[in-house]
Amino acid sequence: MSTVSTQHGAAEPAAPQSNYLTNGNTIASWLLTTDHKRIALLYLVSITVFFTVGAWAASMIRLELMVPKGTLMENDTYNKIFTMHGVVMVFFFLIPMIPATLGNFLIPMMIGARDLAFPRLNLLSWYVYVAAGVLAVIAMLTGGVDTGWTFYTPYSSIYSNSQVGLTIGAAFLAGFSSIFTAINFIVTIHKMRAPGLTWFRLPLFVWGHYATSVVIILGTPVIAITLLMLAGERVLKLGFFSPELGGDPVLFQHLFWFYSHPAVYIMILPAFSVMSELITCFSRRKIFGYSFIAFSSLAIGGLGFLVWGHHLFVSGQSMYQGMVFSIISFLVAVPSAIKIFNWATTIYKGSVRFNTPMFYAIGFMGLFLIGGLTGLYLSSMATDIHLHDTYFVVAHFHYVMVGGAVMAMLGGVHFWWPKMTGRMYADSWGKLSATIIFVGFNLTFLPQFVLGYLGMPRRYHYYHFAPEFQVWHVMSSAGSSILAVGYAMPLFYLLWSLKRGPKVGPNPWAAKGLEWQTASPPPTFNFETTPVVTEEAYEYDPEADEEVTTEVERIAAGDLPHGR
Ligand code: HEM
Ligand SMILES: [Cu+2]
Repeated sequence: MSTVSTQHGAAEPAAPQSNYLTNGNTIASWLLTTDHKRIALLYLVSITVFFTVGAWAASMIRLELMVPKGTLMENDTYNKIFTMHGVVMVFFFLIPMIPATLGNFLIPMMIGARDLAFPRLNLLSWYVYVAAGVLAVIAMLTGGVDTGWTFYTPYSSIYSNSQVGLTIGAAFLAGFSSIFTAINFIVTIHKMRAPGLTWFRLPLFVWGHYATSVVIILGTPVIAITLLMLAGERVLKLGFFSPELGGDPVLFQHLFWFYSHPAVYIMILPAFSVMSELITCFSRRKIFGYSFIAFSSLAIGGLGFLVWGHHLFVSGQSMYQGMVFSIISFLVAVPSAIKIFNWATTIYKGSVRFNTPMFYAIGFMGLFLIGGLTGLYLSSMATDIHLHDTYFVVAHFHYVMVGGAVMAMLGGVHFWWPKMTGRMYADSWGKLSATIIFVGFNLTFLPQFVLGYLGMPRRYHYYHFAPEFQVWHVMSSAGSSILAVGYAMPLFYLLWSLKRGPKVGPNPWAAKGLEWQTASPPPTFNFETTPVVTEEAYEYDPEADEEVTTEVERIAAGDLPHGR
């Protein structure tokens, strides 16, 4: 891990005859693979498909809201469209987004292992995910669901005539997929680290996925049981939640949010872990406060289980209970701020290189900061009474989950793309797309804070009672088309790079970490020989690195021919 010499093409080891991409070209060799890297790519393709479905629904919502009394669709259709958007984006895109793709690809490589501990379980997890996704799509095509992705009772259990059963079945099944992945990660990280790779030498990416896996294993069974209870009430009239049947609707909200608040950390902790890798590599500096960042992931994972009641401030819970939830919600800000400060310090003391992944990383910091800070307004009971169920909440969680997590995902994809494919995309296109996404995102969601503050409720398909909201809705809809262009761009230049991008060696960014020590794309079992680790993570040498020209910079300067 101690050499920086890999940036010189001459020192590259001869590329191995076969790599994980060329090892078997048949469809069966992909669909029956147990190679974690191939499974990661299967996931990458499938989450992209689901993202496209969810994005289509989002654009329908934005079109409808361009005018105060929209005529694009019936109110009933509108309810089904926003539910479809939420279900697909949360359960089939955001939750698996980083762990199942980047996590799957990188964890074994980062710890010097040949594969995950249970390769077949990994493949099964992908099949379960796809089956669940297909079920959700069938539910949408055979009538749709109108409850919202939160499935609040008693509407979902007694009154709704839509495809609730099929949809919660799909969410239930998807839960098994994430549990399988989490078990695989935990066992692999415990058992399969290379010689010398102690816990405190692990990349922070691995720490973040470890904390995420623990949250998945503790939280997911709760939503599974909640959905089973909902099915029990809907089908067998068991009476858990509906007052008519002797149940309590608020019980559903407690159970739902006991999972779904931690679920937001299932989405954001992996994003944090990607950030730590990007910041340190592009600041050419050891990360500031390694163990604080590692432990703050565990702290966020733990505290995340104690704050669910902040979704119930207006549901009739006692004021004293609300105060406790409010205070604990504020406490989550502490470990989150620790991370932001440590990244900022790393950048401040580093010598920063502005390549595409760093553009995305900086975008993440800006957007996540707004998302996190607005969470504090919602965690204060007095302000939440005004803001609850308005567009302020919609803006808040989109800043966190889309502005934050998706930005980190794209940063990670751009960082590890040359490792996954052996080819480089055009850095200038990458920077352009990151910039367009940042601008489009803010234009879409900043107006929604204003809308919420002015009193626009979420989930309404019209607002003719307040036509003065229109200007903000139009800004938001305009922003969303810019955003759509930004998100579509990587699809094109990344696919282009597969054929025409310049080939790269093992370590085009001159980065640290075991994954950069093997060929790009890596051989089937990752390493020719098991690597031995002799130093801590991120041992960059800022002074020597001033001089280093990375392979990516030489490509950008035209030193290397394209399509070589
Ligand atoms: C760390 C990343 C975070 C994510 C991914 C996230 C995500 C979400 C989501 C998805 C919702 C809306 C759920 C819905 O009703 O559909 C929400 C609402 C809320 N968030 Fe966050 N959040 C994060 C951080 C925070 C923080 C740091 C706080 C407080 C310090 C916070 C406080 C709240 C509150 C109080 C609500 C409920 C608002 C209401 O319905 O009136 N969030 N968040
Ligand atoms: Cu919450």
